[in-house]
Amino acid sequence: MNVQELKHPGLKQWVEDAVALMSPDSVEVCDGSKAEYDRMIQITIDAGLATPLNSEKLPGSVLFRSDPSDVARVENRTYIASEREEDAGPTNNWINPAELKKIMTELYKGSMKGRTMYVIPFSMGPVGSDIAKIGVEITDSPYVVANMHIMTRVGTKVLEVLGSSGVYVPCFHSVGKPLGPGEKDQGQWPCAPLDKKYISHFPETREIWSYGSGYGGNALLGKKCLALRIASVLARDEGWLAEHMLILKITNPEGEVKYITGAFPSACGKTNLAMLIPILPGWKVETVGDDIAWMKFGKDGRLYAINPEAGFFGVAPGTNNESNRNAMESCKKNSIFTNCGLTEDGDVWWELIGHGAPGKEIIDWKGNKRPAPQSDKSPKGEEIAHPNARFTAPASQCPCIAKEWEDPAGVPISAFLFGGRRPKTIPLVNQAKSWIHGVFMGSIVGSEVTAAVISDQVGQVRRDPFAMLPFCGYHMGDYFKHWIKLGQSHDESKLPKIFFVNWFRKNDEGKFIWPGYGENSRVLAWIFDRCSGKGKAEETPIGFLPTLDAITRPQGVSETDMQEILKVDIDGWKAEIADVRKNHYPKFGDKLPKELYTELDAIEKRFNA
Ligand code: O2Y
Ligand code: MN
Repeated sequence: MNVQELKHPGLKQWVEDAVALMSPDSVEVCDGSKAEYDRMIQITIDAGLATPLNSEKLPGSVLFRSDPSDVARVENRTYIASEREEDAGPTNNWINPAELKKIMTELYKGSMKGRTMYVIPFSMGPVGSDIAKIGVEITDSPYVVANMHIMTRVGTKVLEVLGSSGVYVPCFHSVGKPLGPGEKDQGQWPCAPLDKKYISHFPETREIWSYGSGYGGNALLGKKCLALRIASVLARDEGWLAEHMLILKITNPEGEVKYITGAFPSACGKTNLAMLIPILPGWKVETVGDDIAWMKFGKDGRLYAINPEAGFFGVAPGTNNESNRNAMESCKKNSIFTNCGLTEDGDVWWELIGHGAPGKEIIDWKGNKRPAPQSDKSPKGEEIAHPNARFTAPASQCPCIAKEWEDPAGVPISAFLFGGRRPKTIPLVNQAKSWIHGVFMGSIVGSEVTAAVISDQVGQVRRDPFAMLPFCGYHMGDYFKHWIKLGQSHDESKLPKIFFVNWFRKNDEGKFIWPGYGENSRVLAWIFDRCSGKGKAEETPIGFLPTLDAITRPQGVSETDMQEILKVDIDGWKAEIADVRKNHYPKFGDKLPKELYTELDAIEKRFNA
């Protein structure tokens, strides 16, 4: 389709203005067809950016290598440009929107010369669902078009729902590397230098402008930019929730079904939990979503969740048949790999894939030939795959995808989980006493910084309230208020019950006490039962803890270990409370809701009683 055929006058004008500004050689409106996807892939192969993979091992799949400066989300170049700085809050980068638009307009001038502009109409959520939202991304990257085909619903069907006057979130994206006459990418991943990259959000006008990066969350604008940063603002204004949460369907041996969502900071195994294979006989766990949940109230007063995405953008290193067999199966065909190693037989490889690489040599993520590794481990800094290497795979290919994952009405949620990597203090599982107590627990979520990220904070707990710190499009203090208000304005008995989980407790030797992965189903079963008014528990100052016999013990976990991970660590909690009071809550200034200080005082009092 060409631009003249667009039936929405506002959209047509917006595209024409973008064409005048960015000066592409040609413009295409994406139809979302398989032929279009194949053409995008062929364009990237011809430009030397993609390598087709072994068609017997990974049919329909390709490998990309990005520029070493463009390998992950860039938080220090991500902006929330609200009119007032105080509306972005202390945890977001803020620039005045007019000033930022002036800077970026200069960058966008002629930025698509020598390239094609693709106009991608996309739906976050099943097309036409009441909970779904439409976006239109303009991009000069065929890599982005192909990834958007997998991660969202793209094309003509979206334009039909949009009609001539529908609302959409306009999203600009340019890799920021115009081509001169006759110039080609010739295998060089196009992007701009770090100080020219901008991932910008304009919450009041619901716009996204991204420049200079072609990678992941910086460029696939439906994901973190629309589905979390802009959607969190829409959710606040419209009375719903846009959360960094997985969605699980759990079926017990009696055939009863419950759906739960869970928020975990990065590097806590969220995708693994979303695709967990339970070890408990008779229990079934299926995936509705692995990263984002949009939840609205139904007429019955319950919260219904949809997964706004259509695919997985999963971290490859560490994914193997033991840690996540379902993810391995999901990316066996029709997938895009980015920054993985390439074996001699045209397969992908990454650290902790579960085996060494075949043959004599392997090509690493930078395109260098290296000796094929015998084991699946590499010294830090010498990895074959980049630690943030990714697979993009259609959710429909996941063996444990729930049949209702695309239900436009969403699934009714019984429980929220909050968790993080906490080697000490936080027990294996703990149920909040009330909605407000649960909001308090969400507000203090923290996770130990692991060696997977380059940071001088390794080993320290970094607070990441509701796992939303990098993704909330407004002041986090107001975000806490939004959660509190939802509780006050709805029947609490119909709201999801809130649980805190911690799979990462360590003993004094620094070894994990709890085995995690499929064994986590023991904890999910207790949570399931608690939501049915069953499951044995004891009330403590921090919430309801399972009794020692309420959760069956995995092999290798002694009764003493179990006591350790299910007890209230009084000194640890006193230190936790002191840290929240001194270092965490003051960050949010006057906007920290008084109800959370009341909860903090109450828990402290319970310890001193
Ligand atoms: O590095 C990126 O661009 C992707 S980050 C990401 C991707 C999928 C799911 N979650 C995340 C995240 O950072 O939370
Ligand atoms: Mn995420």
